[in-house]
Amino acid sequence: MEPIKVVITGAAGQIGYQLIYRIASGEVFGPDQPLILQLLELEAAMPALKGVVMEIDDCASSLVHDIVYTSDLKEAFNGADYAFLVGSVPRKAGMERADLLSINAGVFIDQGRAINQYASRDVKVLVVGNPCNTNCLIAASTASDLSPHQFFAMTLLDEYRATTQLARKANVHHSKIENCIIFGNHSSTLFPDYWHTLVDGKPIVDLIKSPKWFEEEFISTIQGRGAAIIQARGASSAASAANAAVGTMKKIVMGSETPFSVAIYSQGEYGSTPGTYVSMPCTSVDGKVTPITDWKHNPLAQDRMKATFEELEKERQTLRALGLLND
Ligand code: NAX
Repeated sequence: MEPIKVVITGAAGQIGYQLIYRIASGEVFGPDQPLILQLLELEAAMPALKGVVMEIDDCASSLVHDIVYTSDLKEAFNGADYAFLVGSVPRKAGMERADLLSINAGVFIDQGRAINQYASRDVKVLVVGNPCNTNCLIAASTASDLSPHQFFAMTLLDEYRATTQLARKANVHHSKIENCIIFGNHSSTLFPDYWHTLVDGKPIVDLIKSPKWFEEEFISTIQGRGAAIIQARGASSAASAANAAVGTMKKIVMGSETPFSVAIYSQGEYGSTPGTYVSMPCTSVDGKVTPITDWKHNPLAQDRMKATFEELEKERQTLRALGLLND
């Protein structure tokens, strides 16, 4: 089997450190699929990345055929079959959201351009670095020779967070929970759609008869989970984020007949704004990710969805106003 080229940006960061070894173990692309790892970092982080590469070497992984590590975009994205865009500039104290969007726009414009020029024409790109939905929009809109449907932003971590909270409340193992899908943005407006969630095939709202708990506790717990982890750990989610990145790419590549959460290029599904990257229920067959478009929502859920869809559109407008969007 020919090796595939897998890019990981921000490879010396905390998510990269978890993600690379799981990819190298065959968990994402299969136990027989040889890999060439192409790791991108800022120049300043190259010494740390060198240490990461030494550790990959020391795993003596049978699947890893070569490792490229670089701060050069052309070298990193050259012939890439898959890319995990993890590295981005974090929000710092005093920074407005517009500042965050515009700083990261620069990063994702450059990466989108490099993907457009140097990656395989069939490349699939998963954006993890925040604000991930809008970073995904920027990269995809810059990579104008590729289809926007080759780009995805990660919301599976939010789904896993929600699934576990619902399982705990229902007093069942999380494997009994299905259809706990995230709608909208990976941000504090996200909507975890408990109305369609099933426990052992039955609606969870018929089992937990507490609208107040769902609306006042559950939703805000999921919306604020990232911040709660930062407060507890003193650093943002890393192992669980890498786990969700592994899970998302695996579902995209290997398929998933059961619905999962991922942000895709919207064509207006569920009232979202076409052309934004919106999380919704998707399935994946033969490498093609397809949204499920026929779930019905009551006015309470529709209000939540509207709020998160509007935030995504507002982020797009901010980029347009700054002249940073190629659309
Ligand atoms: P770290 O700060 O540990 O690592 C980021 C790495 O990216 C650093 O080593 C930095 O040098 C590198 N980097 C920055 N700009 C770069 C560029 N232009 N090219 C290449 N490398 C670059 O952050 P980490 O904890 O790994 O998180 C990475 C990103 O994931 C952050 O934006 C974070 O907010 C985001 N997350 C997204 C999640 C999601 O569910 N979508 C959840 C977890 C996480 O918060």
